[in-house]
Amino acid sequence: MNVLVTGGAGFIGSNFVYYQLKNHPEDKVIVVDKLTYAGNLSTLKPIMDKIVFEKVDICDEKEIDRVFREHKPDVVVNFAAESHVDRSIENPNVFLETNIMGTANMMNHCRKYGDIRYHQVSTDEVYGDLPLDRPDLLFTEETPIHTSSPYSASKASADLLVGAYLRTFGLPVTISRCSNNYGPYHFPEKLIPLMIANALADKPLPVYGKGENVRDWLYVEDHCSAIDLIIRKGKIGEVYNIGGNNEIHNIDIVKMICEKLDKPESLITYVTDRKGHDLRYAIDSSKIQRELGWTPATTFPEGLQKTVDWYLANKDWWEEIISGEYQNYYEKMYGNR
Ligand code: NAD
Ligand code: TDX
Repeated sequence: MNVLVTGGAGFIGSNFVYYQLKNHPEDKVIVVDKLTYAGNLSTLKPIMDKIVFEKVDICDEKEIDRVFREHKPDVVVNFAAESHVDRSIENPNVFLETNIMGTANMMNHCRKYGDIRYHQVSTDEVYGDLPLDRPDLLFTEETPIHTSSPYSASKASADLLVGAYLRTFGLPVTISRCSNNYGPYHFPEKLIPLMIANALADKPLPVYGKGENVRDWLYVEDHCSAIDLIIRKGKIGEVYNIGGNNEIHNIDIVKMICEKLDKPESLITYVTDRKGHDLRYAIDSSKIQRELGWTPATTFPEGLQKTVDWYLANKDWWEEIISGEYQNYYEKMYGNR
């Protein structure tokens, strides 16, 4: 099978590429990535001779057409996106372009080349948020779309388009909506790697608001195994929620990181809250467990330890990233916060 992975030089996409090579060595993997600030070719360096890499924007009609013609994918897995909520609050437009128009462009080519199977990697953020004081409430696949940030609105728009291509054109599509991932190759602008990098440098640990917001964390490899099952055994037209059953307050994660790195909690600094900050995400993933037999393999304590160990062992990877343009981003976002 020829598996075309967009966004394969980013965090989850690259983990998915490694997962494919390990678990389906007979398949051919084609990676399409624009290499934005979030894409890193160094992540794929050890396996460049085992994959096809195309530096292409998913919005580029001509180039995507060429990629389909040359590499004849049997399935397309669309990870490519602008993915950081804070950046979407600063500059929404690129989110609309990549996350919506890019999705349409990929599906148009799936149609053109013979109704190729298409999987959309979506997010639990399309459901909006849940109250902190109702632990009984979880997002199911039937929860209405109700978004908060330009990021989540762009992802929800893409999901609606995917549904439209199913209904109108009969394109064989699936959608997965996953909770917060963590693990190797996570870009240091996101909570867990940012806190690890800052703590190691004895820099302040910027917690938004009171740190009471809750996220459900899933080790990235478990997200990859779920998507792998969906593209091979999932039912066309279905949406699958993917979650870790690991609801944790942000502040507790930051304290765990301090403890693991033997750094004082006095580094924790409460800063101005994110605009429109979602309070709590919690996923009911019983459908994928029941229908496809998926279960997460990694508990949060194991996964966090593995992640911290990975960042300690791979300083070259992230120190290179935070040494460049990232410094300007950091100063802009956190300088006066
Ligand atoms: P990321 O920001 O780490 O990586 C995104 C990748 O897409 C980068 O390699 C980037 O270069 C590439 N890209 C961006 N714009 C592109 C374009 N126009 N054309 C081609 N490539 C482009 O993101 P991530 O955290 O790995 O997220 C991957 C997907 O999973 C996204 O669709 C995101 O919405 C979704 N998701 C993420 C999480 C999470 O916790 N990180 C959770 C649920 C869903
Ligand atoms: O410096 C910080 N301080 C802080 O308190 C950062 C970067 C984040 N936070 C908070 C905001 C959130 O409540 O931590 C929580 C997690 O933040 P992010 O890592 O930015 O993730 P989140 O906004 O929850 O979105 C992530 O999960 C869903 C991904 O970035 C999305 O792509 C995915 O769809």
